Amino acid sequence: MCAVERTKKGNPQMMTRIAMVALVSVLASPLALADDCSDGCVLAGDLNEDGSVDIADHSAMLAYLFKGGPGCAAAADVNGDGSADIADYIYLQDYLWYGGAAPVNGFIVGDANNDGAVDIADFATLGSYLFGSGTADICLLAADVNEDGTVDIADFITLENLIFG
Ligand SMILES: [Ca+2]
Ligand SMILES: [Ca+2]
Ligand SMILES: [Ca+2]
Repeated sequence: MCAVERTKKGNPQMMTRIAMVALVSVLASPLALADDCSDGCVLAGDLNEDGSVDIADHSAMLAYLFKGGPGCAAAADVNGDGSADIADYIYLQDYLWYGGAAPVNGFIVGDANNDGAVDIADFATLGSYLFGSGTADICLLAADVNEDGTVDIADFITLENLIFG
């Protein structure tokens, strides 16, 4: 019979994690959302603003929380509770390494004009961007309605279906 041997030290990975969280909890303090990204049109978790959320952003999150930047509070607020703090650091860590929930974006998909609602005004904004001068004040992340990484006519059609049914 093969008995399962238990280690007296517990899970080393978990112990390291707890120690890290304890250390950071002591050092970090909440930061208000009051920088140039406060409109929320930013990819949550993408602290280094390279278009993806990965391990480099985890390092950038630490730099943001302890040194005040570079970065953006709306990008750092990955749990979407309105402030950038240690809870976001833990949330991002859970997402990157432990299969936790994805960062919560501040913008609404389809809300191209970033006014908090998805309606005909967004259809007009996206239309103006795609077919007009191209200089419309638009939140491209929100305008990527089909979430394929580009803003084009496919998003226009998807948004049309979303708004008009
Ligand atoms: Ca990034
Ligand atoms: Ca937060
Ligand atoms: Ca809108």
